[in-house]
Amino acid sequence: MQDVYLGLGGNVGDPRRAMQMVLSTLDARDDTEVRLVSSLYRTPPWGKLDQPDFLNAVAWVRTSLAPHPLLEQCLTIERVLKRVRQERWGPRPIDVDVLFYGDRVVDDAGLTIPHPRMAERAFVLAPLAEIAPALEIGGRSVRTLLETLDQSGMERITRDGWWWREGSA
Ligand code: PH2
Ligand code: MG
Ligand code: MG
Repeated sequence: MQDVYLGLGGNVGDPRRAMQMVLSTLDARDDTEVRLVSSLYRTPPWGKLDQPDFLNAVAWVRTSLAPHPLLEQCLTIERVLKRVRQERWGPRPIDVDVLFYGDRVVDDAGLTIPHPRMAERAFVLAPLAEIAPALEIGGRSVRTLLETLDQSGMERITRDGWWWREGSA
């Protein structure tokens, strides 16, 4: 089993529900367990500014799926949730990114781990700092890196990380 961190985001339709579905679907698998999820954050769009605010969160999961099959599972769930891949950094109902896969480094066409741009993104590091502040990216902790970023306009909208279980009982 490997410890994996996933970044979740979306800004079309009901991204909170889409993220709940991703996490419940992964957790229901025999080979994958959701261990800890961050609060949910409302975040200003990054990269392409003329689009709605996003909801973002980060999840720690344990899985025996290898990196590519794990990504394939996430993309399959994205497709079930009717995501059509359009413009880069544009609006989407759900996006699942593999941020870390143990301490594995993967660099090929479809998949780069650790996720190459997360150290610049407060919408990734703020939720990640909540559940794994000491995790290191390029020798610096998530907690330290977050201090270098602009967090203006970001709002934590749940009290804790249990939002993904609500309404599923
Ligand atoms: N994802 C993007 C591009 N911009 N901005 C925010 N706030 N949150 C995201 O998840 C996000 C983004 C591409 O994956
Ligand atoms: Mg993304
Ligand atoms: Mg993605």
